Amino acid sequence: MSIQGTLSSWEKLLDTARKHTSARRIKRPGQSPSTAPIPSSLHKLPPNTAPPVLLYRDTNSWCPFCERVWFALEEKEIPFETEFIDLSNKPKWYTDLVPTTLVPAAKIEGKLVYESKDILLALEERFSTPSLLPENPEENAVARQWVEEAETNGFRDIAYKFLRETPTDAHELANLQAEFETKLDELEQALGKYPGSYFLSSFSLVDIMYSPHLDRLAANLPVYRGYHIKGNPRFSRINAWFEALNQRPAYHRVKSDHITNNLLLRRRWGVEPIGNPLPLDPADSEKIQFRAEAAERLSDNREVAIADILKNSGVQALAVDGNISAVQEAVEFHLRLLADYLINGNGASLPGGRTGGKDSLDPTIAAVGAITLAYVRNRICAPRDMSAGAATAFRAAADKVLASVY
Ligand SMILES: N[C@@H](CCC(=O)N[C@@H](CS)C(=O)NCC(=O)O)C(=O)O
Repeated sequence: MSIQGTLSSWEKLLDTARKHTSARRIKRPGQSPSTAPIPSSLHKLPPNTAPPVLLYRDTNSWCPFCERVWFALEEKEIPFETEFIDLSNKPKWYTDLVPTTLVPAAKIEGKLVYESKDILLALEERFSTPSLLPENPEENAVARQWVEEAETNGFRDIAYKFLRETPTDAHELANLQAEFETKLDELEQALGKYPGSYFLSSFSLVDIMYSPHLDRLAANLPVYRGYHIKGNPRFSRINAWFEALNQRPAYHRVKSDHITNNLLLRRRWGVEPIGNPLPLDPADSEKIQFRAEAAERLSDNREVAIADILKNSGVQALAVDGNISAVQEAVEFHLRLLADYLINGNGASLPGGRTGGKDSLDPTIAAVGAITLAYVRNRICAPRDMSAGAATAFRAAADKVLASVY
């Protein structure tokens, strides 16, 4: 098999992508995850100064409790460092350090705090501005109570029971749904207590407590239960609350995209899909900064991506006479095609003849391309690898390029 045709070089693609996005991550050679986000306030630290907060979180950035703490750190613009903990193989120093052995944990100026709620409250205590608790004493008391109750009011247990449990019959499923809806009704009512779209009269820790869970539920219930929170008129305040969150830059840094959530649920808990994923948001897919961020990530981290595809996608089975380097070349070519499409292909048709013209399309190269694109489409994980908006643009572009392979 051979590849003809010309495409921009990786260097050119990376250079162009970087002109259209300010998003950058640090590389972590040989480690997992292979890149990490740079906290938006790190630059505020004087040179050679250790950040005041060290956050211990999960390697895949799936943990909703870690997301809460990250969200608050970004909202409060606190410079911090991250230490990733592999939950499938927790290091002994970590289980010795943290009594619950769970993530998140944090060191705030050297002092260990664990349990997401307690970390959030400790951050408020130490870094009082901008405050994520209301000034008004009465509202402040309500906020603290709601933060406590978010952990103990049964919302999370009931929600995940509805999402993940295998009911014996339709009647049991209907009961789980009804129980869940009662809990959502309570949130809907709570959202009506103060003016504005948030739980209190301004954005607060209460919003942070609920957002990672409500996001995961809104993404997964349509797929695994055929149940919709988004667009459901019964929960108009919850929908307005999602809209309000969407206006916050910190939320965009920390949130996941719905496909990451869908894939995680199936892989981690083996839940069987019964409905369709929410459609990829066309607004995000077309935004130049998200397309550029996705192309930047792919171009900058291509070596890791290629090695991962060769090792784990099954593509090596297509090597003719053991010629892995030809497979590698075809993988690399299709990734470059994807990066090029992200940068140059918005609205335009895909470059024809990329393998030497339709008539001479080499089916083995096309097969390698199809596997490559399908694999990376589902392999990327937001916000571990890129922001949720960039992941959406990435998946939409992979679909588009895939559709042109044969
Ligand atoms: N109540 C804890 C829950 C934390 C939690 O459940 N973390 C999970 C990850 S999402 C964990 O560390 N799991 C590892 C384990 O169970 O060993 C909090 O709010 O921080």
